[in-house]
This record gives sequence, structure tokens and C-alpha cells, in this order.
Amino acid sequence: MPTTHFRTCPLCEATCGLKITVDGDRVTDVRGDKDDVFSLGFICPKGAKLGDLDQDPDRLRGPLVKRDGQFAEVSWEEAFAEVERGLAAVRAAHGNDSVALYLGNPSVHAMAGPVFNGVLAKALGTRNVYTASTSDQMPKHVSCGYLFGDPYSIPVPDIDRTDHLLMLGANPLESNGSLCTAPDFPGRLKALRARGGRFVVVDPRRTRTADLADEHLFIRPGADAVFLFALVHTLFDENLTADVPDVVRGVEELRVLASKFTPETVATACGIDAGTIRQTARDLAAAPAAAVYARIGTTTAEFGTLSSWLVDALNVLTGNLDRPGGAMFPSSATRATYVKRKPFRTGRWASRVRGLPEALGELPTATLPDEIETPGEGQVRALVTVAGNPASSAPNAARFGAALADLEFMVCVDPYLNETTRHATVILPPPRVTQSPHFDFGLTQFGVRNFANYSSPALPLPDGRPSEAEILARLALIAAGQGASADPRGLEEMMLGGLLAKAVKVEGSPVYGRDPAELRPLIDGDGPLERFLDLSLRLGPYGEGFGVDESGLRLTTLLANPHGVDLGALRPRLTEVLSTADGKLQLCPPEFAADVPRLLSWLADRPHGMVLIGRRHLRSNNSWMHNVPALVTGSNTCTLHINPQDAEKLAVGAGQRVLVMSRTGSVEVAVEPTDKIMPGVVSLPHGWGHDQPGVRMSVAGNTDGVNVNTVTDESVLDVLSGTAVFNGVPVELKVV
Ligand SMILES: Nc1nc2c(c(=O)[nH]1)N[C@H]1C(S)=C(S)[C@@H](COP(=O)(O)OP(=O)(O)OC[C@H]3O[C@@H](n4cnc5c(=O)[nH]c(N)nc54)[C@H](O)[C@@H]3O)O[C@H]1N2
Ligand SMILES: Nc1nc2c(c(=O)[nH]1)N[C@H]1C(S)=C(S)[C@@H](COP(=O)(O)OP(=O)(O)OC[C@H]3O[C@@H](n4cnc5c(=O)[nH]c(N)nc54)[C@H](O)[C@@H]3O)O[C@H]1N2
Ligand code: SF4
Ligand SMILES: [Mo]
Repeated sequence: MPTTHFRTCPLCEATCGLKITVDGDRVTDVRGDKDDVFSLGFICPKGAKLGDLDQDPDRLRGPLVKRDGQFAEVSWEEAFAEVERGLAAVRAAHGNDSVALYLGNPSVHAMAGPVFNGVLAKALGTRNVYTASTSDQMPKHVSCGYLFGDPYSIPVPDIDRTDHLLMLGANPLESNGSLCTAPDFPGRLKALRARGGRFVVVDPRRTRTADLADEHLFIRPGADAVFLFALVHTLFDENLTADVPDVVRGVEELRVLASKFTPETVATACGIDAGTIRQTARDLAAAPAAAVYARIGTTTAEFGTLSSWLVDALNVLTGNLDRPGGAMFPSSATRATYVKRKPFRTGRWASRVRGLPEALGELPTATLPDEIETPGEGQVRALVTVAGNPASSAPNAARFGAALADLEFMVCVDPYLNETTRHATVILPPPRVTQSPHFDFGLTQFGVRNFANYSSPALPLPDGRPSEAEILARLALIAAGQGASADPRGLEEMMLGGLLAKAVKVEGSPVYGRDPAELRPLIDGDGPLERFLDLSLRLGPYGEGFGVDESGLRLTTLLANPHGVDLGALRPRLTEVLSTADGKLQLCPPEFAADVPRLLSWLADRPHGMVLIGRRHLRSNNSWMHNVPALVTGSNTCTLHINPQDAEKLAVGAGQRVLVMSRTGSVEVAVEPTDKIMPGVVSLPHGWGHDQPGVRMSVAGNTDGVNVNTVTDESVLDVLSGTAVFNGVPVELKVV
């Protein structure tokens, strides 16, 4: 008998509710759940193919261990024993820092990662922690960390109530949104226009999002920081700033800094005339409520942190930060607000080889190959990866892959044998999506409405098959020296006990002064992730508080509401968020001001030749969805978008092949002339190129694509955050 299950889609940041039909152990139908409180039935082609992904025959069913260069199927016990041997040998010989940890993108989307990855990192006791954040959004964390004191309090555009949206470097019609969880982003943008609002897109490509907008400005890649500075300047210059509240410090310092960036000075660099820049600032200031929102086109860029900062500076100066219709701070149901946070800063330590500053306890992923290749005390000799494919996703991927091949030991928690895991000694595959529970610990922090939604597994785990939570817990126990056969329950008790012990000591916590031993038996849930969720919900801002508010949230509330719980529109909460040393909003942090001379030198001496940028397609998701036949057809191709003028200069037509060359390497691709991209700029999507030896992805392996990160450059970074530069990469083209 087929059964129906309501589940949150774990594939991207939109958190759509899905209605999944399961027959036996197969998914037979997936559609949007129209009763989902947040997504109201929206679904995209990836969600619709969740079944194909779930039952992909190439997904690894059990662990693999490499013996004499070949992967062999082994039992889980053997695999964990091999991990213990491998890690212990490297650590005994070279110390804790010789083992690095890399956490990839789905470690935020799968429920186990947010609960266990922190413990795993701690147990490894290494400074060599790397994540996909430094290939993505780290500039925004650093910016919010210095401005507001909390790197995780990132304002999102209040898209459902705004009158004016200025969007830079984001393409939610393909990506469905990022650092802004808004299921049916396209519908929300259409609604904004339908109610008379205005929406402007700044992008070197006229994307599907730009097509929907009132206005699209082509911007030269990498110029966002100077463009945003010129908007800030115009607000001051034309007396367009709103009354800035007393809690904001640094207005005058920002005005002085911005005075160097007049629209006239930056116009050529941006490819946008000064009059349009001024008008953009005027429109922003004139709107009753407006929001500036910027994403990956601005963060994986050389001045990612400055751009991220200036976006929120504009929100503050136009009076739009923390007000309905402006840029607001969501409040996650599992993030306690009573916790006192230490003031944020980066650079508490530096990477060994390049001396790059730490941010959020991580080092830049771009520098991991340096740490593997360079001999000396602290050299990385082993690697643990969880849900990551850095041999595809990191800059100068070829060098990255070669560095992985040089390691003494590598263990990967990953369902596929792909570009990265082919270098592993041990692969530990997590179970299928339908066999795993789901809750978005991370994304509830970025919702355009406050919400909470838990999905229980649709299918049971086969006997003896560890969940992803158990895999991570056992890795942490091995790393902590407890051995491959230590009971994960012990670790869980320690974690729950630790959280309770902290909570009872903080004034303002709902359980202040109570006894952890009395509270522990009250925690609900069938598994460790559910128990962790129950505890976090009950201590969270809407929580039941262990009896304080009977109507408050707890696991049972979510179990009783399979379509999710709507916690309402965003509400102003800046005072709750601010956790800087002096409790003020730092509009002009000295750390950022110190990076402005670098921006000025760029302005004076910037690349004038051809530059490369990225692009996303609705039917891809980074590197790991090209093995689903239905997702790799039609327009989802790895071609080089080029403006027809540039194609004509090169004398190439559609389908002809060119070599894209950079400092780090070259790739050969077919061109696709389109006036949707501005002259002087070419674009390639990332996540392709699956034809490397040993990759076991039969569909992806036959796709015609190259890895764009062969030509991206690990030596150039957004200095303040250590983030890789994927946009604005200087390249040369040669017809082959
Ligand atoms: N040139 C260029 N490069 C880019 C980007 C770009 O725009 N241009 N984008 C960057 C961005 S934004 C990001 S986030 C990074 C992503 O960088 P990564 O996270 O390193 O790469 P992904 O391709 O997302 O790989 C995800 C891995 O997780 C595995 N996986 C999938 N589901 C699960 C699961 O449930 N559990 C576990 N354990 N594993 C799972 C997949 O098999 C895959 O190996 O790439 C970055 N790289
Ligand atoms: N379908 C699909 N959805 C995804 C993903 C995916 O791979 N495919 N990946 C997921 C991940 S990991 C993330 S982080 C999000 C990212 O979500 P988004 O940030 O919305 O990502 P993109 O669609 O790449 O949009 C970035 C836009 O920036 C533009 N751009 C490039 N360079 C510049 C520049 O210098 N300045 C400006 N202003 N714009 C520039 C590009 O042309 C592109 O249109 O998407 C997530 N969702
Ligand atoms: S938009 Fe994202 S969350 Fe929604 S169905 Fe598609 S992949 Fe899943
Ligand atoms: Mo990302």
C-alpha cells in the first residue's frame, strides 16, 4: 500500500514542503505540499526528482575501504576500525593539526551536520577546519559579525512587505534564494510588483530574475563594492539619509570614506553611468520601505566583505534596517536568545603557510592545498570530509585534487564516489534522504517568515545501517580517542547534559536555576537528532521552556503539524541582536575601513580584459545532481556564455569550441553567444566535469562539461573573510 509523507525538501535553501508517495521502498510521486505553511505548494524540478536522487543506483549503499588502490565493500565495523587506525597513525606521528576537516554545503541541509559537526571538529582538536563557507557566504558572516556583533544575525529582505528591492549578484529564479529562505521566491517577486512595488537587479547578466524586474543594470564583475560606495556617497551628498538611531556608531566615518567614491569616479569601473547610480540611490531613499539584498555574485568576489558591509550600511542609512518592509532579522525557533555572545572578531589565529586570518574558527578553503603540500610542523597529512566535494568546488580544483591524492589518510562521509571521495581511504555513505529525519537548524535563521518544520523519516533504516548522526557521532568518538566501538549514546548524553548545564546557569533562560538531572528525562524524541531538536525548541524563543509556557513549541508540536508551524511575519529585534562590545551598531568598523585602500588601488588598476563569472541553473545543484537523468537535459548545459560582440571579435559561432585560459589552467568549452551577458564578460556554471578516473557516477560521467574551477585562482581572496573569488576572474580566450 502506498503511503503519503510530508517532508521538507533538503536540497536548497527554500525549504519547500513536499508531498511524497512511497510504495515499498520506492518513492513513486513527489509534488508540492499545498498545505505547507510556508511554501504553499511550490516545488522546483529538483524537488520533483527527489525520488530519482533518493534511489539513484550509483548511491553507495555501504562503506568502502581502499585496499591496494581499489575500493572494496566492507562492513561498518571494519570501516570504523579502519578510520580509527588511519587517524590514530597520522595523529601519533604528526600531531592533531595534521588532520584537517572539510565540511561541505549539504552538511547544513542534512539534519545531522548542524548537531554533530561542531563536536567532531572539537574532538579532532585541529586548527585545520575548512568549510564551503569560504567558497560562499563568509563575507556576510564577517560583515554582520563586526556590524552587529553576531555573525549569524544576517538581515533578510522583508520581501513580502517591501516597496522596493535592490538586488545584486543573486538570481533566485534559478537558485531559489540564498541567505534568504523564501519558498516560491519567484512568486514573491511577482507579488511585490503586483502590489505596485519596484524591483531592481544589478548583474553582469540579464538573468531570468532580471527579466522579471522593473530595471536591470549590467555591472562589470567585481565592481559592486565601488558601486555600493557610490550609492552611500550619494545618500550623504544629496541629504537623502534617514534619521539614524542613536544606537548606530560611525556614520561620520563612513561619510568621509564614501566621499572618495563619487558616482563619477566609479562609473567606468561599474559600466553604469553616474546619473543612473545617483538615481538608484534616490529611488532607494524615496521608497516608503526598501531593502538591499546581495548574494554570491558579490560575496565570492575580491571585495566580498566590503560589499556585504555596504549593503547593510545602505539599509541603515535609508532607515530600512529592522523595520517591516526593510531588511529584518529572522528569529529561529532553535536559537536561544538569552545566550550572551562574545564580541566577534576574526584573525584569532592564522593559517600556517599563507598567514591568512581565521574567521568563525575556520581557515580559507582556498589555502588547504598549501597546508597539505608544505612540509613542516603542522603540515596536513589526513583529511575528514563531510558532505563536501572540494576537488570540484574549490578554486584551482586541479591543484586541490592533486593535494588530496598526496594525503596519508582520508575519510569521507558522502553518498557518492566522486571527484573528491575517489581520493579517500574510507567512504562512509549516509542513508537515503527518505530514511533520514529533517529539520533546518541553519535555514530557519534566514526565513522571510519565522517558521519551524520537522520531517520524520518516510522509510525505516535497514537493520545495522547507521544513520548519518551515528556516523558522525562515531567519527567524533574515534577522534576523541574513545575508539571505534564506543557507544554514541554516551556522546549524546554528554551533549544534552552540557547544553542543559549551561542553560540552567544563564539568567533569562527559561530553565534558570533548575536541576539538569530533573530536566533530562523530560526531553522527547526517538533519536538523538529529535532529542536535540526538542531541547533546542523548548529553550528557544518560542519554546515551551520545560513548563514555563504550555502552549510553546516542542518536538510534539512539530510532530502534530506535518505541514509546519508558521511563527509569523518578521518583527523588529535589533536590540536583541546587537552583541558588539559596546552594544552599538558599528556602521564603520575600523577593520573594514582598513581594507578600503585595497579597493582604491583596484579602482585605479583593475583588470580591463575579459573576465569570467559563474551561473546557476534551476536543474543543477552545485556538483552533485548531475547523476539524475531528468536534471541534465535541455538548457542545463556547461557552455560558455559570451556576448555576440565578443564572439564576433573572436570569429566564433554557437557550438564552436574555445580554450578558456587563466593563471591556473585552461578548459575547452563550446560557446553560446547571447546578449544576456555584457560585453567583456563570459560565464560558465560550476559543478561540472565528472569524467575523472575512478568517479562512479554513470550519468554524470557521460555529461559534456568541464570544471570551471580549473581556471579559478586560489591565490586571490577576499582578504577580510578568506573567501574564494569565483566572479571577475581574468581569462583569455583562444579558438581551438
Ligand atoms: N566556480 C564556482 N565554484 C563554486 C561556486 C560557484 O558559484 N562558482 N559556488 C560555491 C558554493 S556557493 C558552494 S556552497 C560550494 C559547495 O561546495 P561543496 O559543498 O564542497 O560541494 P557540493 O558540490 O555542494 O558537494 C556536496 C557533497 O555532499 C554530498 N552529499 C549530498 N547529500 C549529502 C548528505 O545528505 N550527507 C552527506 N554526508 N553528504 C551529502 C554530495 O555527494 C557531494 O559530494 O561550491 C562553491 N564553488
Ligand atoms: N538551481 C540551483 N540552486 C542553487 C544552487 C545551484 O547550484 N543550483 N546552489 C545553492 C547555493 S550553494 C547557493 S550559495 C545559492 C546561491 O544563490 P544565488 O546567489 O542567487 O546564486 P546565482 O544564481 O549563482 O546568482 C549569482 C548571480 O550573480 C551574478 N554575478 C556574477 N558576478 C557578479 C558581480 O561581480 N556582481 C554582481 N552584481 N553580480 C554578479 C551572476 O551573473 C548570477 O546571476 O544557490 C543555491 N541554490
Ligand atoms: S526550490 Fe529548493 S527546496 Fe524547493 S523543491 Fe526546489 S530544491 Fe527543493
Ligand atoms: Mo553555497
